Parts: sequence; C-alpha cells; structure tokens
Amino acid sequence: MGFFDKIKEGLRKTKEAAASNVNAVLATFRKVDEEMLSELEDSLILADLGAELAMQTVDELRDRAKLKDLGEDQEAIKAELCDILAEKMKKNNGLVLETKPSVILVVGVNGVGKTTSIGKLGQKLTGEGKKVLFAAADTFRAAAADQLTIWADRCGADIVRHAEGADPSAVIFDAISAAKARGADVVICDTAGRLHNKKNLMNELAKMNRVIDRELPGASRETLLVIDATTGQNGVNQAESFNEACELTGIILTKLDGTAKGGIVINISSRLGVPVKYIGVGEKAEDLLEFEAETFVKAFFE
Ligand SMILES: Nc1nc2c(ncn2[C@@H]2O[C@H](COP(=O)(O)OP(=O)(O)O)[C@@H](O)[C@H]2O)c(=O)[nH]1
Ligand SMILES: [Mg+2]
Repeated sequence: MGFFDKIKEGLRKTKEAAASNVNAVLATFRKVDEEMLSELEDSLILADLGAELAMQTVDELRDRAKLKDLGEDQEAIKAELCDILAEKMKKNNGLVLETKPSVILVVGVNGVGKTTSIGKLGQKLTGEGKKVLFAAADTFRAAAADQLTIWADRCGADIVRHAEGADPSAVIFDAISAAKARGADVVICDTAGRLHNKKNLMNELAKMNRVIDRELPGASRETLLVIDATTGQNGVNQAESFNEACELTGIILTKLDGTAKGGIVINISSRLGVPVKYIGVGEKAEDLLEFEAETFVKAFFE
C-alpha cells in the first residue's frame, strides 16, 4: 500500500463521519456567501478542528475567495481550504538527530501508545542503519520494560532496563553511559506518564532532562509528546500541560485508525505551534507514518 493510501485508510473512520460533512458543504454550495461559510464553519467544528480554528479558517477563506475571485468554483475553493489548513500546521522538518548519540525523550500519559511508538520508531531507525538503544525509564511496572524488550529484540535495538520501581533518571543515566560505550547513534527513552499531578510530572521530567543535559551537553535532543487521537479535546488539554512542563519538539498522534476524530491533528498542531512528526495508524511496526501536512489534508478531504 502506498503512503497516501495508508493515510487514507488510517483516516477511514474520520472520513466517513467527520470529513464527509465538510465535503458535503464543499460539493453543494452555489456561491461563497455567509450561509455557506457558516455551514462550513459548523462542519469544521464537527470534524474536531475546534471552534477557534474553524472560525479563523472560514475568515481566511472568505478573504481569499474574494481576493482571488474564486466565485463558485468548487474545486478552487476546496483547494484553497486545504492550503489554509495545511498552512495552519507547524511544518514538520523531521527528527534532528545530528550528534552521536542523540536523545529522544518520549512523554505522555498512560496508555496513549508511547512504548508502541518507540518500538515502531526503533524499527524505522534501525532500518536506516542506525544503532538504537532503548532506555526503559517507565519503571512503574516490570511489564512496561518487558514490552519494550520485545520491540528491541524485534528490531535489533539494545535496551537498558532496571528493576521495577527504580529511579527513571538512573535508567537514563545508565542508558547514556551504555550508548557512549557501545557507540549507539540514538537513545530513545520510554517514560511512565503516571504521575498524578502536574508538579510531580514537571519535577520528574526536569530531573530526566538534567541527567541528559549533564551527560550529553550539546547533543541533539527531541522531546516527543504522544497523544491518543481517540481522546479528542482531552488530548489537546494534555498537550497544553506537557508543553508547559517541558520543551516539546514534536508530537506523535496515535490510534488515528480507531477514531473519527482525526481532525484533532490539525487542531493540536495549529494550537501548540509544535509540529506533528508522526501519526500512528495501527499496532504494527509499519503503522507509524511520517507526518506531512499537505498530504494529510489532501487525504482528509479526498
Ligand atoms: N489501533 C492502534 N493502536 C495503537 C496505536 N498505538 C498504540 N496502540 C495500542 O495502544 C495500547 C497502549 O499502547 P502502549 O504503547 O502500551 O501505551 P503507553 O502506556 O503510552 O506506553 C496498546 O494496545 C497498543 O497496541 C495505533 O496507532 N493504533
Ligand atoms: Mg508504556
């Protein structure tokens, strides 16, 4: 299956439910007037873009339709809408992994798909010939490290794990030492995300970041927040909290295959000013797709 078809398949539920309302408005309007724009705005809100983004989008479309004199050309209006939405999303320039080793810290609340996404990412990077080392810093329960070990075995990554209940920062410290000793290219750190309040979360993340700063000054660093697309607006709120707690460099949006709320991708990306770097469209290793705004929007409305 090609890349575009894979995104389309991953967005099937979204397209059937949410995006179809937008498409219905775009396929039936006679001219771009206030009635059409108001219907379009409603359909964008129903597609989980959020009220604010829907309003901004419609305002821009009104202006551009007038400026470019698009009249009642449905294809041109649709293309313009796609452009506006794609421009709203922060551009994804991929992962920056320039130093050896580089570090990817993966954060997010419990159950969103962190460990699975790390496994998929490990597969991708080892496939590119990189030497990958996983740091099993979710020490909350042994099963988490077991799960990561299975992915490590599968993709040929190394793993550093400690006993259940160990200090996550100590795992990261050991993983970085091992990465230096073994000449690893990338250390990918799994975290627990079970901390029950924002203050604990910030402290724990700050501690992990201090260890990385101290042991690898000047290293390329990515901090990726994993969000479960099926949680909709709740995911947006989580993203805002994590964005305050640490400097996010990217978002991985998982479980798009299981939801009609795929529009949340556009909402989150434009709200936070942080690029969506990957989307998860299934449980298998190949189900992590590099995110590209134009392709996504095109698949969304096709
Ligand atoms: N359908 C689907 N399931 C996913 C995706 N990503 C993760 N999962 C599933 O979500 C569940 C929780 O994932 P896990 O990686 O353990 O979450 P963590 O607690 O954040 O580490 C597992 O059953 C995964 O297989 C995805 O993109 N699509
Ligand atoms: Mg996990």
